[in-house]
Amino acid sequence: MLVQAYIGIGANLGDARANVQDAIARLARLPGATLLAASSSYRTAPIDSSGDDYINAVAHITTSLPAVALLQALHAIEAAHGRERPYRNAPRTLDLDLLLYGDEQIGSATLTVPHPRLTERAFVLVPLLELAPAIAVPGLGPALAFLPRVADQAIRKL
Ligand code: PH2
Ligand code: MG
Ligand code: MG
Repeated sequence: MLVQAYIGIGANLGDARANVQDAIARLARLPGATLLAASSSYRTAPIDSSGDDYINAVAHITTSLPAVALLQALHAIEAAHGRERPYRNAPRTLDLDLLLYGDEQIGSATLTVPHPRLTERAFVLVPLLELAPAIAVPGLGPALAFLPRVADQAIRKL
């Protein structure tokens, strides 16, 4: 069965723009997944985080991978970029978050889908809506309705 999924991509350490582009290229090569589209890259101010501005984007894939296997594949791509986790929300070379996995709602010890802060963050909402203006977030409704609430968050399309 093929599931449509959306991946949030973020980086604010090293060559963040290149890291985001490489993550998209790696998603395109991922066994069991097909890259359908990638959003523009955006420069965004850190939210509950520190360091340089982030580069953020969102990728749209279809995949035959179960959600947990997809998450493991995302972690492997992060690891290939030397991702370290010294503390929560530390600056990072690459962060890949599973935002949406079909219309599923998943709450396990290791994975929460839809991503719990998806609707609170312009750096996710804006690129997601670029790809899918009419998308609904399972349990919450149209993503577009949340845009006004993040209007104060600094984000600039590159
Ligand atoms: N990711 C976080 C915390 N804060 N801020 C921005 N601008 N972009 C991010 O990707 C980001 C963040 C946790 O993953
Ligand atoms: Mg994240
Ligand atoms: Mg993450």
